[in-house]
Amino acid sequence: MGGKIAEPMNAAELTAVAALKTTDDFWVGFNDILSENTFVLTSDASTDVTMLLSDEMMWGNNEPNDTPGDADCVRFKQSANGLADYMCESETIATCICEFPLTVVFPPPEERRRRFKSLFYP
Ligand SMILES: [Ca+2]
Ligand SMILES: [Ca+2]
Repeated sequence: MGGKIAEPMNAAELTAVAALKTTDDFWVGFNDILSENTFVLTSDASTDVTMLLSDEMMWGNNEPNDTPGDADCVRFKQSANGLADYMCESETIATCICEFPLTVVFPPPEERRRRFKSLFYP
């Protein structure tokens, strides 16, 4: 189905995603595994989102701080109402939200004509 871990690209998207999961913390698709303090997309390590995350003020207070431990993955932290870096291998915080491409399927033209006609000329 082409889904991937959610990569909210601005504060509005982050708020919308967080509204889906109001009690638990959850992972999002950013990490600085390859280079400390350079955050990239999990789906595309060549896309640097470091500035975007800072400009949009999506981080929680005092984040990212590479703590606790070697914190190279990113989760939404409910208590901070923002993003926080955390150890990728942590198993205590395991939920994540996935996103899927939105595909709108229109019926073929003859079917649209038929439906239109039946609406106005029953
Ligand atoms: Ca880090
Ligand atoms: Ca942290």
